[in-house]
Amino acid sequence: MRIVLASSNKGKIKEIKSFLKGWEVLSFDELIKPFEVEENGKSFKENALLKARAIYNALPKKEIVLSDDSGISLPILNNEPGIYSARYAKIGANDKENLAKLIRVLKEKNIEKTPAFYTAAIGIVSPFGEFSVHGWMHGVAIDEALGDKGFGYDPMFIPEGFNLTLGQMEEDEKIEISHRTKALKLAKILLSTFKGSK
Ligand code: ITT
Repeated sequence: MRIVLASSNKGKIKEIKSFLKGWEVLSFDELIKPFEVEENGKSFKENALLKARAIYNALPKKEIVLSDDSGISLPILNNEPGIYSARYAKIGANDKENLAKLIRVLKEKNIEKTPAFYTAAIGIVSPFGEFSVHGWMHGVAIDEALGDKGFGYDPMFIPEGFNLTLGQMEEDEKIEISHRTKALKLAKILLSTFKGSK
């Protein structure tokens, strides 16, 4: 039983593959020509299911498709960038531009440090039905980028109970505590129920 990832984000793919060690996991662009899915949902869950459904329908045969829609939210900014995390600086922005924009917004408001959280919604579209699960990681966002590990907003995010940013922490330390891992732990329980089914 293999799992097809409906993602083009290398950072996510790396983390999901390392978490689902022991499962056959491949990304959709190893099977079909990559294409963009319009993420016009109003929540992480809606966008995750939109992505998984689009890839499920595009694959030559019906198989288990897993997507991730995620982002960082700062309560002081009314939970922005939230579902717009990937296009915070502009449509088509890269990780560096989005990170720089959030740092700039904090600096403009003279905020050195403020509570923040990551959300991950995992969508699963499969011959067994459609499902979604969530995970969260709380911490603080700071007005500078420290370290070059992880991806996205990791260099400006210090998880609760730590003194370093995710950009300064090893990948396996992040995987132990991340929003994505928390959601994937639930997804794994669900995926196990598919085993042995036809
Ligand atoms: P796919 O839709 O192809 O999976 P994407 O990058 O467009 O890739 P999203 O729409 O879910 O994915 O946007 C998520 C953004 O949120 C991503 O670009 C990162 O900037 C940020 N993000 C999500 N999880 C993160 C993490 O674990 N660490 C750092 N940044 C993260």
